[in-house]
Amino acid sequence: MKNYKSMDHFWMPFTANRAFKNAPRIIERAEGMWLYNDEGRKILDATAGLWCVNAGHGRHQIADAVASQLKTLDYTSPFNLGHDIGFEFAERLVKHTPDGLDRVFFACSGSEAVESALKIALAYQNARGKGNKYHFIGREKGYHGVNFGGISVGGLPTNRKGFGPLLPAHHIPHTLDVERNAFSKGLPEFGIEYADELENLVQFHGADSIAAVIVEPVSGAGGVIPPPVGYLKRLREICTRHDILLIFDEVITGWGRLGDSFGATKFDVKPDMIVSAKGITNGVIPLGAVFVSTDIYDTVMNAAPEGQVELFHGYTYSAHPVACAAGLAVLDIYESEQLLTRASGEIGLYWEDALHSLKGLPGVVDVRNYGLIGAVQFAAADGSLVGPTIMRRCYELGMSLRAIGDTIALSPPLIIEKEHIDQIVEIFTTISNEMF
Ligand code: PXG
Repeated sequence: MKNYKSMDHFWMPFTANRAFKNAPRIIERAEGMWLYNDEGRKILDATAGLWCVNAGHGRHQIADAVASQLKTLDYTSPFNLGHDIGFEFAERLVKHTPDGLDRVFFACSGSEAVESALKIALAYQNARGKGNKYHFIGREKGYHGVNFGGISVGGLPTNRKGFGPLLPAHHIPHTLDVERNAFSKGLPEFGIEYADELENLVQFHGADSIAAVIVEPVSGAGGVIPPPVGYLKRLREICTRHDILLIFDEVITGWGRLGDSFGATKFDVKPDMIVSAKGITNGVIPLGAVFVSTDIYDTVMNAAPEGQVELFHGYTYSAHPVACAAGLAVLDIYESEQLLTRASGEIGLYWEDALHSLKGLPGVVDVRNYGLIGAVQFAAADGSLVGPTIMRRCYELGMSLRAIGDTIALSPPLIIEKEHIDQIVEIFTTISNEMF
């Protein structure tokens, strides 16, 4: 490790700062599936960074596109001025979205894209004279970033507690049901009825008060929870019946993670908006986006007097030219290497079988998977929290991943090969035999 005078100045996000600074884990470079730390050790990146480096690390094609963009047009205002690359990127992106979700609002992160989607939902309801529809419905264990709207609809108590009254939001139950669904391969069989809780909430609060429902098609940061068979379709039906918008937060599930461009396309359920970030630029330049239906766009446009700003919302860095350049190069890679559907093929099956081979190991109480996403849930006999220890031990054994409580989350780059999957299984097997 370099000899820092002090690590005090960088307040690290979502990190136990004091513990980290006593025992830092420093990464110096990354390539393909691998991170290289300051001791020169090679570490398998089993979570594609934070669920974002879908095409793998160190792609020169992206670096070249970014460098060239910086030399051509480094920045210009996105308010009242335009640049070709913003329009080009939006046009290319919507080739991958469900039909009709073809308008793009750009933000700089998943959190900002969530806020944008929530505000667009409110603007839409106002534009059609339904300004009383301003409540949101999220889901327990949902993660929608860390800004105020996102934590209001989010369902992770630690992220909400202590941050004040928040926005008016209600929550449907999460669908994690280990008792009935443990070791389900792909979508769990039981739990479609959890969607009916949406009907109950709507009846209770009144459809005329609710703007939108927001869910992740597969809950990610809440513990990797694939939806029960039929569940998302039922949510869609209930929203349509009650004239409520449905927003899919696909910050994690977009861009090939589930074996198609989006969860919406994979599960054939069309929301009114899709929130995207992370893999949209392979994680290398910050960018978020909201894909919006033509109807929502037209309604908001038509409600404003001709020549006036229609939506009082936007960021200095919306459609940043350098981020768009990175994104276009990423789309080239996704398309030419057919990465967006790779998880639906042989490698996805190998992933599923490999993860489920962990069933029966000491301490393993559930395995969940879909596409190239996975979770191994552990439980200690005495009920103590083991996730963080497993995460640290994995790092010592050469693998980086995320612990969410006692669930270990996996979301490798989509370029993963069988030998990497074998290594993941081997490390889990070692740890399970060591610790339980
Ligand atoms: N929505 C979803 C579904 C996410 O997973 C965000 C929004 C916010 O994105 P930004 O770019 O603002 O971070 C996310 C982000 C974890 C973890 O627990 C997950 C995320 C971020 C950090 C950690 O593994 N997801």
